[in-house]
Amino acid sequence: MEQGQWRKARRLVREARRVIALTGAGISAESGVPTFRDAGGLWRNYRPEELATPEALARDPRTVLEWYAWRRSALAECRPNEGHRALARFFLRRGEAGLVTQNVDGLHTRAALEEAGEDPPEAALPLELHGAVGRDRCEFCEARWPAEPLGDAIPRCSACGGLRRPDVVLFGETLDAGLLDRARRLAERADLCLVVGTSAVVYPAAALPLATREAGGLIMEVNVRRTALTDVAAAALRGEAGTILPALLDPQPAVKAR
Ligand code: BJW
Ligand code: ZN
Repeated sequence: MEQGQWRKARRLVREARRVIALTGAGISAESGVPTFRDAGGLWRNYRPEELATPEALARDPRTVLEWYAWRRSALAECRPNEGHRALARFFLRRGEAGLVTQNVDGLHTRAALEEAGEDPPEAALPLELHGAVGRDRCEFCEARWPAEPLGDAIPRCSACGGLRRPDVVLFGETLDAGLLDRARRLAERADLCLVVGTSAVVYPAAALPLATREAGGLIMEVNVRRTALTDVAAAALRGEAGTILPALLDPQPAVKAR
C-alpha cells in the first residue's frame, strides 16, 4: 500500500469536520456475505440483477422468495467484522449521524449494538437505503413483519391479501423518499465522503459521493479494486475493509515527538 495515500487519508479523516460513510456489499464480504457483482455472485444460475426485480417477483414469486430465504439462512451464520465495528466506534465518538449503507444485511446495526450496548444512540445507526432483509412487507399496504421461514404456500398479507415480500428495494423500485433526502443532506453537508466496498454503479446511492464532491467536499475510497469513483477520489486505499477501517479510523497511539 502506498505510504502517501495512507498519510493523506489519515490527514483527511483528522481534518474533516463532517464525515459521511457510504458502504456496500464489500464491507460484509469478510463476514461471509456474498457480494453482488464479484465472482461467486450467482445463485442457481441466476444473476442477482435478474432476481432483485419486481418483474421477477411478479412472474415467479417462489424463486425470488426462495432466493431471499437462502440469503436469510446464510446471514444467520454471519457476524459483524472489524470494518463494521470500526465504523460504529467512529460515529459513536463523533456523536453525529453519517453512516449510510446500501446493505440489507443488518450488520451495521448489530455492530452498533455490540459497540454501544443495547440502546445505541441514533448517530451510530445506519440509514439503510435499500431496506432490511430481516423484514417482510406487504406489496400493497403498510404492513410489515419480521421475516419468517418460507412454507409451502406463498405468504399473503392478512389485512389485504397482498404478497408478503422482503422489505428491500428491488431494481426499478423507488427508495424511501425521506431516507434518501436525509442521506442527500448528509452527503451535501459532509466535507469527506468515505466510500467503502461498493462498486458504486447503482443509483441513486452512487450519486451521494458525487453530491459531497459537488458541494466542495472530498471522496475517499476503500476497496479491494478500482471502481467508477477511483478517478475522482482524493485518496484511495486498496485492501480489505476489515483491515483498513480500524487502521484508518481508530485513534492512533500518539507518536512521541523528539
Ligand atoms: C471489497 C471487499 C472487501 C469486495 N473490502 N471492498 C441513473 C443512471 C442509470 C441507471 C439508473 C439511474 N438511476 C436509477 C437507475 C436504475 C437503477 C440503477 O442504478 N441501475 C444501474 C445498475 C445502472 N436503480 C434503481 O433501480 C434504484 N431505484 C430507482 O432509482 O428508482 C427510481 C427509478 C425507477 C424506475 C426506473 C428508474 C429509476 C433502486 C436500486 C435498488 C438496488 N437494489 C439492490 C438489491 C437490494 C435487495 C437485496 O439485497 O436483495 O441493492 S441491487 C444490489 O446492488 C443491492 C446493493 O445494495 C446494490 C449495490 O451493490 P454494491 O453494494 O455496490 O455491491 P457490488 O457487489 O456491486 O460491489 C461490491 C464491491 O465491494 C466491489 O467494488 C468489490 O471490489 C468490493 N469488495 N470485497 C473492500 N473485503
Ligand atoms: Zn397488505
